[in-house]
Amino acid sequence: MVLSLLRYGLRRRHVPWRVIPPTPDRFKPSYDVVIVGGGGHALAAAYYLAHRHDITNVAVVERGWLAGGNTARNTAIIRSNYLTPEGVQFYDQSVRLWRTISNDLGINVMVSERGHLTLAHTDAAIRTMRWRAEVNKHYGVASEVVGPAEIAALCPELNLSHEVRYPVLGALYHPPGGIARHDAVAWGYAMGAAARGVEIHQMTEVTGFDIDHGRVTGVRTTRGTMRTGRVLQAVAGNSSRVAALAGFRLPIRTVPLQACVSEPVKPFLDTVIVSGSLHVYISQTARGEFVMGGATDPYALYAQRSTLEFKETLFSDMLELFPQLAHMKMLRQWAGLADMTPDFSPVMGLTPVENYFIDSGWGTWGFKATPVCGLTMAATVATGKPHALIEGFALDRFARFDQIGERGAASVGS
Ligand code: PYC
Repeated sequence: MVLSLLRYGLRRRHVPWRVIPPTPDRFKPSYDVVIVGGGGHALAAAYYLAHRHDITNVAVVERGWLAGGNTARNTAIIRSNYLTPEGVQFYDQSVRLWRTISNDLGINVMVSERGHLTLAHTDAAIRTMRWRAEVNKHYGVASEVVGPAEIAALCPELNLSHEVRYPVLGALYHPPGGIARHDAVAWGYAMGAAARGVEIHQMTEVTGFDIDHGRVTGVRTTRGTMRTGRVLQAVAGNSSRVAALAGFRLPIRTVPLQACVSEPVKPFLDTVIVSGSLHVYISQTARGEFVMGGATDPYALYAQRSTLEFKETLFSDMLELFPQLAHMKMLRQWAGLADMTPDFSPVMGLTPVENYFIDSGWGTWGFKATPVCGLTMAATVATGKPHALIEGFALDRFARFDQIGERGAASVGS
């Protein structure tokens, strides 16, 4: 990547920016796979279907524009320091894919593996972090509990004073944690999929499904019906609504998750800082902006509006950690829609409708999983069997009382 960037920079003539192909005027007579949703997960699945499984007669249908939903409405954090064996192994595979993604897709996704600190302000939090660190280490994921002296060395700007409501007692340090550029990953997957023949239909809303004897045969849209043998639903924030069109229910409650970004200031923060107790996560981009988020809104809602209450709460908490940011100005604020599951783990794999596959339940943890979701869902759709890494995330785990409790590893209070 470094060499190709250098070569590009030194060129006298620059190749024009490759854009995503325009939406085709008509549908083909039929598709092998229709992917509902045009965000990062959907586009990654389209890419891996074409790239790894040679399935290229694929259409992606998106009711708005590409990557305009939760892919554009997150805080771009990557990590794999989860609590359960299923979660750790799954997100670890994602971290591995993030490492090579820029080279694989030929676009600079600006992955910055800079270290991630989850702060503990209580003895109970320290205990959960020890637990997480042990599970992480067991599966080969770098993670350890550190004390205030190590935290000060890793992040000298962090306020470690005891003259605050919640003094920092320790932290879970996770060196592979970092950030990436959220829109570039979606463009990269979209371009890679389109180059292999995948059709991308924007401004095309799904209105229903044709189901014959329990098996999906078509996708009805505002531009007509698409015939298909297989459907993958990957519509973060709208999972229950789309599943209802296919005739089944999901154990999901949808709540807004707000975040914001500051004006650019001189770079000083080169780790990701998270405090579950204070409901703050914060990182600084290469441009110098602070990207920050807090807890989910405390009510179910499908609106993506911003509130004053969020800003007031987030800033009062954030200023305990970084009082020196008191005069920084905010540039933008936004909300995504978090599909929360009872156990804080995703719902992936088969559904009650034959050949209808699902990638959902991405709550507040979806962005970092983009590459591994694409990879595992593509394999699941291609073979008809859940990929080994997602077997535990099956929808029927709730009926089997076999949940995968990841609440203790969520960065976000809810
Ligand atoms: O799970 O790392 C996370 C996260 C960060 C912001 C929201 N969720």
